[in-house]
Amino acid sequence: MIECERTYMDYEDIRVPRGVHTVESMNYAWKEFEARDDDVFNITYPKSGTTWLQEILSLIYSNGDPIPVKTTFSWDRVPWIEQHAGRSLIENKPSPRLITTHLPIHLFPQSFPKTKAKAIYTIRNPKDVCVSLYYFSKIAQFMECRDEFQDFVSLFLSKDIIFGRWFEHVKGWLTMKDNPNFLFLSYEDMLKDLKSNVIKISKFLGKELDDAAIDSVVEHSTFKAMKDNPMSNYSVVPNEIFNKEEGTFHRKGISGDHKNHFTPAQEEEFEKIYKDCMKDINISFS
Ligand code: PPS
Repeated sequence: MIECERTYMDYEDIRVPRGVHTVESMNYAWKEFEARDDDVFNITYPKSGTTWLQEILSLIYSNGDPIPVKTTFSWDRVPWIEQHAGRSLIENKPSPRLITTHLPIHLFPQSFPKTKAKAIYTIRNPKDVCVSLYYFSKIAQFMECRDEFQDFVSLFLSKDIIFGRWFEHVKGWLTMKDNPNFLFLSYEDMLKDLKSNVIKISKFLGKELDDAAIDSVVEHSTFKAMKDNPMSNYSVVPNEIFNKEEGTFHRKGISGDHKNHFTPAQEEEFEKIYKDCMKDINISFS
């Protein structure tokens, strides 16, 4: 039995872990941040491939040179704009700035649409997101957790889950699907063919890399490479924040793990809610 303290903060209509996020940091992200034309945003619902994109973007912008990903923490290379450390990290970064966010579209930087900045949104099967978040909530001491997965599903489906429900997050961001400054990726597709996704991302960003550089990006952003990279695997974070006795950040890195966790009744309930919430949306998960 883990002792978990509820340390959340409500900002507008969403819930975020307190401490890492403050009213000031959320205000900065939404209202004060000034986007630049060459900013690149890595946008995700939690547990959908955030860290993976942080690594890929870092490697693309170093032309495949692995030194930055081997020497600088992922959260410093591609910081979260909504976190309390975000402002100083981002303001002190030379352009082009690589920036991460879990924000829903209505709390995204208001200055973004006035620029040519680009954004990549990565989507993952929500049932696998739920499984991944369940295990993460055991490790991350700032997260509300549940002992039993069956109980966590109810939390995941409620508005009390961090950054709001998956359905609204994804639906909100998908309204940008025809915007040329947006690229939509799927975690499952990246698992199937990382190289072609790296090429797609590079082209979208106008960063034409040669074959050797592309191969290097792929080599250093595989699950194994990242799990073994202390700059990206959160192994240095103290146990008071990430309790490593409960597991590792890089857990399985697969698709379909929900099949090992959902009961048939839960699966049915989830599918019903999915169909209802996503009825006008045409996406599928392999
Ligand atoms: S967070 O906390 O929101 O930043 O988490 P996030 O990085 O979005 O998601 C963590 C899950 O992504 C998996 N992961 C990867 N999968 C495949 N390849 C690579 N390179 C990779 N890097 C991270 C990680 O293992 C988490 O998924 P689960 O299912 O828990 O293993």
